[in-house]
Amino acid sequence: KSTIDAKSPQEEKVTNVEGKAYPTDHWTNAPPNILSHVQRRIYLQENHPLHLTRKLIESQFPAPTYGNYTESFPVVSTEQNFDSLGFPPDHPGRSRTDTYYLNEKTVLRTHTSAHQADYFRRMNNDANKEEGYTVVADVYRRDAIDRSHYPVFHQMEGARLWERPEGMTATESAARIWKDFEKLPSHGVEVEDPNPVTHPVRNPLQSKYHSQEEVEALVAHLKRTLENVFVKIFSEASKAANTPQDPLKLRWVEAYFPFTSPSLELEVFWQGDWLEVLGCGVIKQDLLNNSGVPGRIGWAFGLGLERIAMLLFNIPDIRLFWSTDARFISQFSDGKIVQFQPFSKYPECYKDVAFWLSSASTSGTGASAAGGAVPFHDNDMMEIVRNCAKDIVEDVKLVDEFVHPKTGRKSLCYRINYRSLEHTLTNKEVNDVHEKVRTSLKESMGVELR
Ligand code: FA5
Ligand code: MG
Repeated sequence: KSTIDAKSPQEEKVTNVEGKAYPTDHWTNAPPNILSHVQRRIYLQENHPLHLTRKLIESQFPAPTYGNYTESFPVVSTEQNFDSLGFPPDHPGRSRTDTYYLNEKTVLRTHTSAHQADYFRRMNNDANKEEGYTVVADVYRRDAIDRSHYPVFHQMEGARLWERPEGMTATESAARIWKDFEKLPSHGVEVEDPNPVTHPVRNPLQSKYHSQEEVEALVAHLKRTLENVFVKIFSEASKAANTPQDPLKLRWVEAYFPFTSPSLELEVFWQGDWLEVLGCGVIKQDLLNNSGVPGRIGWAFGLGLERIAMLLFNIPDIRLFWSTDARFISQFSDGKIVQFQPFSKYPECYKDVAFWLSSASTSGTGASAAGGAVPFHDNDMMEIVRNCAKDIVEDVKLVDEFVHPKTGRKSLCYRINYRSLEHTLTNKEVNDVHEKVRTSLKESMGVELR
């Protein structure tokens, strides 16, 4: 019962996704312009930069150890996306401000981890000799709008398991993993890695199931494997660039995920800044135990494919991946890693919209899932802009926030930066779209425009 789509999708009784019908309810918030991306499958499109990036990373996870998969249908149950992974009931990721729901029990997956339990179950099969897998898929999130965030993006998930038969000691188990670690190529790249492998509170050893030495071995194998992915990516990117590139720098930082402990994120130094490229960790043993493989331990990771493709091909705006403009697509038609040549940057045009929040709503981040007073959430603003403006917005920023000293009412001002990647916007075009945003804010959020 969010205010945002009071009159959009759920007036329909069902939402159709490629011939499958999902009955709508008060959770439904997946709009047509988001659903229209399902059929694009750009990661399967020959010579698309995402496809090339996927293939390059998959080459680092070869058979027979790993199988490389894709999952082309993005609708999953809340059980798959959240419950199977141990997301607590009040986790913000479950909120309607963050996730696209088809109905209460069905979502557009927000991450490829939604398939972990299914893939582990599949590995519990003697005919399947694979010890690990990668899986690439489109994922969907209500999120910020800027040059590195888009509501539809792609992840590659990967995992590697080791059998630990009953009777095997922790020392033997760790030694087997170290032996596989020794087989991984070493590299001379600078890696910042200041933290111990486990932290007693934030990233505890799963001491009921694992020994410290096993986890040390698992994390070493995980880190080396993923560092090598970036060593490969950077060597390909440098070959493609005609100018000398800064040397690759990597950094491991502590993280939290409900389904791994310890958890880590990897950042890459790129264009003067640290860019988060993936999350990973030691798989929670309960998840493996519940997925038919209680005799195995292992690690998993999930990386953002666009983030990596952007640095590989030097692509400056995440919207470009969806472009069907020949000036974009034709640059990659040889299937080679090349540096993207911008085909002229069209002028930007920014417009501000300022409004008073209705007295019932407060601006905040901790939005509740359903029911109760609905706070005004940043992501609701983003969704309205996406609905009205489609892909002609480069970014949206909150530029002013103000509480009236007498009435206590709150006013927000957002700056919308309009820029098309494919043509020069006319004044009329921008004005019409901006007017639509204003009207939609008033009608669906009940704000008072200033
Ligand atoms: C996850 O989604 C976890 N499922 C990753 C994981 C898998 C952890 C397995 C442990 C084990 P996160 O929300 O941080 O984590 O997203 C993973 C990566 O996706 C990020 O590092 C980033 O590269 C990319 N990403 C996240 N949000 C966006 C977005 N809106 N647009 C583009 N890329 C994004
Ligand atoms: Mg993250």
